Amino acid sequence: MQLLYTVNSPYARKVRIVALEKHVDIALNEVVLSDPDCPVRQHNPLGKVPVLVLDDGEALYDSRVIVEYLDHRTPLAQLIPHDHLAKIKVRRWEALADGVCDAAVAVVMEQRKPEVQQSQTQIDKQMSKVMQGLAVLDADLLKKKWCVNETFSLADIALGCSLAYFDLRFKQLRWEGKTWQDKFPNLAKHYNVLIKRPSFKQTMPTP
Ligand SMILES: N[C@@H](CCC(=O)N[C@@H](CS)C(=O)NCC(=O)O)C(=O)O
Repeated sequence: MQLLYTVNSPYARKVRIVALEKHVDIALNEVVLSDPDCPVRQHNPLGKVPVLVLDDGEALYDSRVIVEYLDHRTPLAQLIPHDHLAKIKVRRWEALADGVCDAAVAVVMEQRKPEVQQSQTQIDKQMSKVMQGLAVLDADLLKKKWCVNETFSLADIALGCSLAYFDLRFKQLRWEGKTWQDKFPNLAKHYNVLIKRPSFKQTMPTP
């Protein structure tokens, strides 16, 4: 199995962390999406990472499909609960954490355009999704040890990847002098726990 990924993609990182937590061996193939010979398009018509290419050549995408596939490879360290309601809760956490990333990525893409082509309206719209998403995640976490059912799960992994991406791209942002950690103390506390896990340490994004 081979994972096509980029180092700073939060979705690809979610997959890499799941593989490490589950002790599933995957060969890592770092790609450059702007490279004309990038193999991603050959395997994923959407041209996005992550893509997991199986030994028989079949390709799996997107990250939500890949993590489910990996979680079923071995019963070790189950990350998506079998219980239906618990599974739905975990997947909702993942959907919101990934949605925050989608909006954060959209802000970054807009800011990378030449200044005259940037739309402040678009940046504000996407940033407000990020902030509202983080506020709901912070409130949902409350004083819980883990996101769902007092057990480490895919919900915690997705949340950690989303926070790391936000921290990577928007570390300098302040709201009336407050950092994101001041604004979302439950998330900040949980993030500090998550980043101590070897799977998070090994996959830290690079500035
Ligand atoms: N929903 C997808 C999102 C994947 C995604 O947006 N990946 C970005 C990298 S962070 C990408 O490949 N972008 C290239 C493009 O949109 O052309 C997933 O969970 O895998």
